[in-house]
Order: sequence, then C-alpha cells, then structure tokens
Amino acid sequence: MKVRFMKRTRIKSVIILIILAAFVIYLKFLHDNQANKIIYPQDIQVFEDKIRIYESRIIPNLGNNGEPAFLDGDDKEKGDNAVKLVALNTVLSDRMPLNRSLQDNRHKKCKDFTYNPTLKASVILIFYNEILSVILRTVWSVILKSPSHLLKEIILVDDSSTAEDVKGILEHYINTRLSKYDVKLIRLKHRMGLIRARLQGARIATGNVMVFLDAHCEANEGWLEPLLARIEQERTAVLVPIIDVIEANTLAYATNGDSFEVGGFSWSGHFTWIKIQDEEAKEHLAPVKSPTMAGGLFAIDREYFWEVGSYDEQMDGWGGENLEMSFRIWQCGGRLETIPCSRVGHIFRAFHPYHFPDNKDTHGINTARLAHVWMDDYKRLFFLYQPALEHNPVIGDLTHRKQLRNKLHCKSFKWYLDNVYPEKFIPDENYFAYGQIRNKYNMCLDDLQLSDGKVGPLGLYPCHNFMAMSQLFTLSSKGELRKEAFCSEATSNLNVQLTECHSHHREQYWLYFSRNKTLYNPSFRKCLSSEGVKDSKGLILDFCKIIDHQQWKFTKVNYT
Ligand code: LR7
Ligand code: MN
Repeated sequence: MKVRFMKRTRIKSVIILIILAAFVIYLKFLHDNQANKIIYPQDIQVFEDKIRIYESRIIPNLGNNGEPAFLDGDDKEKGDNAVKLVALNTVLSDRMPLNRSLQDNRHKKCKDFTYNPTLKASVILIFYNEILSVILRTVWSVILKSPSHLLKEIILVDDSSTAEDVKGILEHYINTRLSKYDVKLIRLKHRMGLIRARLQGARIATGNVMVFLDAHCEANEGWLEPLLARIEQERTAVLVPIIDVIEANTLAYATNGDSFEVGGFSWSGHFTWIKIQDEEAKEHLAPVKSPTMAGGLFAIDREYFWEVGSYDEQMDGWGGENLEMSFRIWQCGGRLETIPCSRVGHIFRAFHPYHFPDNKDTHGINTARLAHVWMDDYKRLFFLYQPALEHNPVIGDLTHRKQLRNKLHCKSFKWYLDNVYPEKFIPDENYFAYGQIRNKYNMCLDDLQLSDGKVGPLGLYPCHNFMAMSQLFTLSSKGELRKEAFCSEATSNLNVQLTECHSHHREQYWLYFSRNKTLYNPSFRKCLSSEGVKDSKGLILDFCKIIDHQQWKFTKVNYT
C-alpha cells in the first residue's frame, strides 16, 4: 500500500517537474526570440519631441475619403524619390492624417446585414522596416473601424527592423497615444522572415480569432463583423476580405466597384487572381469559395490555426506560405473563402524595399517544400520551373510536415484540383500535343516572358536546347494552344496574341493537321505562319500553303 502510494507521488512529482521544465523552456524560447523593450527615461523627451514635430506636419484632410493626394515643390520631389527608392511615397504618408476617412465601398446590400458575433479578434501585424506613419495608419484604421467589443488586442511584431523610427518612437507612441487600447509590441531579436514573425505573434494572441494583416493596410467600414460571424458559424473556414488597392504613389484607396476575384496559382508557384467560379454566390454576397489566398490578410480561428498545422516553421523570408496554407486548409478538411462584405485596402508596391541575406530565393525554396509535402505527383509541374531545387538539400528536412499531413488524414492534391479548382489547367494531361513547337528553321513558339495578367504577342524565338518554360506549350484536347491561363488568339489584324483563355473556341480554337504539320485556325480559315516574322516578334496568320514557315513540330504528340 505504502509503496504504491510512494510510487504515485513520485510519478506525480515527475510529471509536475516535466511540466515546469516545459514551461521554462517555452518562456526561454519566447525570450530568446524577443528583444527587451526598454525605453530609457532620458529618451522619453526625445521621442515625445519627435512625435510632436511629426504630428505638427500632418496636413488636415489630405487624402480624405481615400482620395489621391499630391504634394508640391520640394515635398513632391522628395516623394517621387521615395517612390523610386522604396516603392512607396513615404513623404506623402507622413503628411497624411493617420485617421483619414475612407469611402464605404461595400456593396450597398452589405449595409443592411446585421452580424452579432460573440468572438473577439486579435489583429496581428508584422513588419520589417515599414515606415512609422504607414504602420500607425494601419493600427488606427483597425481601432477606428472595429467595434471595440470585438477587438481583443492588436499585436505588432517587429521582425528586427533596423530603421530607427519604428523602435523607441513607435513604442513611445503606443505608450502615450494608444494607451487606451490593448496594443502589444514584440520585437524579434533576429530577423525571422514574415512566416516565423507571424508565428511569434500568434503565440501570444489571446483572442478567439486571429486576423493577420500586412503592416501597410487600411481596414474599411464594417470589415471585422462579417469575418467573425462567419467563423462563429463555421470554425474551420479561413477567410479573406476583398483586398482593395491603395496606390503607392498617391495613397489613393481605389474602389473596383462590386467586382472582385478570388485566389488561384500558377504552376511556377505564384499566387494569381482568378475569376469567381460560382458567379451566383457573388450575387448573394455570401462567402465565396477561394482556391488559394494571397497570404497577407486573413482571419482564422485561433485554435484551428494550431490544429491545422499553423505554418511551416522552416520557411524562411518571404513567399510560399500562402499557397502552403491554402492547399493544406482545403486538403485537410477546412475551407478558404472570400467575404465580400469585408474590405481592407493594401498598399501594393512595385518592388520589395528589402532584401534577404545572400539574396536567397526564399520563395523558390519555400515553394519546393510545399510542393514535396502537398502536391503529390503534380509537383512535377512546379519543378519544371525550378529543376535545380527538386532534390536540393537547401530545402531542408520535411519529416514534420509530412507527419502532419498523415496525422490530419489530409486528402490528395488530385482531390483538391478536382473539387476545389476544377478549372485549373494541367498542361500535361488531356493534351493533343505538348512541348516545344518548332519550325524548320529551328525557331520555337515563345511567350517572350509574358508576365502574369498581361496580354502579349505569341512570339518566335530560337529554340532552347533545355526545357525552357517560355517555350512549353500545350495544344489541349479542346483545341487551345495555351500556356497556363493564356491562350493563343487570332486577331482581325491577323496577329496572334496570348490572352486569357475563355474556353469558347472561336478565335482561340486551333487544329493541328499532322500530315502537313499546319496549325489551322478555323474561325479565320488561316494557318499559323512565321513567314517574314523577325526574332522575338509576334506570329501571324496567313493563307495556308505548303511552306516551311507553316510547318510546326511538337516535342510530344498524343493521338489517343
Ligand atoms: O523579412 C520580412 N519580415 C517581415 O515582417 C519581410 C517582410 N515582413 C513584413 C512586411 O513588413 C509586411 O508587413 O511582412 C509583410 C508582408 O510583406 P510584403 O508586404 O513585402 O509582401 P507582399 O504584400 O508583397 O506579399 C504577399 O505575399 C507574401 C508571401 O510571403 C505574404 O503572404 C504577404 O503577406 C502577402 N501580401 C498580401 O497578401 C497582400 C495582398 C497582396 C496581393 C495579391
Ligand atoms: Mn504587402
């Protein structure tokens, strides 16, 4: 009896010890990653003076209603230079009120809906060297546009910025101007990249729902209620607002009417915007299914975030985490939706004003990680773009992420494509011909590096000897001569343009006559020709004749 009792207490104390040790390790972990935030008393006056000067320079009503704003003279020049340097008019931002008004640009029916969520939000903003006024405008918009009983806290995570004004001055601003609100600031000791920075914020969040935002956003009227209400109804729904464009030069908050798009992806591993699949849902302003998300602005149930695998902690820097999370959510039983009545503006910058050590391709490496874990055999399509990464040790160990996928019994990538994104074009399935398309002069069809979302000529370029993605085309079983979402379309000028596929045949319909090797466009009754086409110029349509310029050979033809 006594022995057993002893044993039990021993076991108990061991368990308590283990728990205590785990707790200490956790605290140390938090501490190691966060710098101390100490403001020295002698600095307070300095910070206060700086903020006063800054406040005195704000021009009342500038940019009100989200309208474009302009500066004159010296300031204009400084602003233009800033745009060149950091892709953002920082001079203008510094002059614009932090609490400027925005147009309530929701669909008019949104205003009639009432939401009564009981969940509360932790809004998490991460930043690296963002300018103070931009961060603060984001914070103020969240405070002013969220009902106070739904906003648990705002958590700012400084990913070890080097810029001075986001250190002590920001902290002093929070202590003085924002003391009424629950605004927390944590500073990471080392730069961790945006993925791990978000994780640090998530670790201290206490609200029921976490809402992540980039640190250069402006929340609009009624943005929070529909997000919380939807999660209350469906806890595994991960939500994005409509993301409005704040223009980097004039800070105009652009309103795109009631139309919006949802998230897709390209096989090169980039996020793209795509048309809404079920147009009817849009009419009802109900949540709209979205195959992927852009990554920066989303709401998720806090506990669900951890259950479904938070983030891949080994992802560094920038990029990839958005598609990783999108695929994972869908494949592991959750949903991703756009909430049409929630709108948040985001400053779109033409380039990133920061670098990563050694200019590491963090997007490529992170995407290679997610391809191996989530895309099954379809990863072959991504690795066509990044062959050097497929078996490269730089991508690191994947054991934990693969274990997670098993543990959660997640579905296959094929299930995702079939059920969530059925319109996604798979270049090497259901094709008639596939590969490089070359003529007798060893010239190949080439997209001339056409970038996403643009229209351009279907070009001609000397054939590469290696697998070059710009020369990889599919003649689909539907008769489209295409690359991803772009189809070759004959125009009335008898040119051929690469433009968005519409799947209605017409000018985008091609037939390949394998006997004389011509690519025939029935709607113009003409053939694709390179006659008289100079290097890298667009191809033309011409009367069909038996000439070398109209004979095309595909790498791979599939007659079945
Ligand atoms: O090292 C860094 N540490 C950081 O904390 C680098 C950046 N950051 C911060 C940065 O200050 C910003 O607040 O991370 C946030 C995002 O960085 P951006 O604004 O440079 O990224 P982005 O807007 O160009 O990129 C989009 O894709 C990224 C992929 O990793 C992230 O998911 C971004 O959050 C995401 N932004 C959006 O989805 C906004 C809508 C854009 C669209 C489409
Ligand atoms: Mn951003």
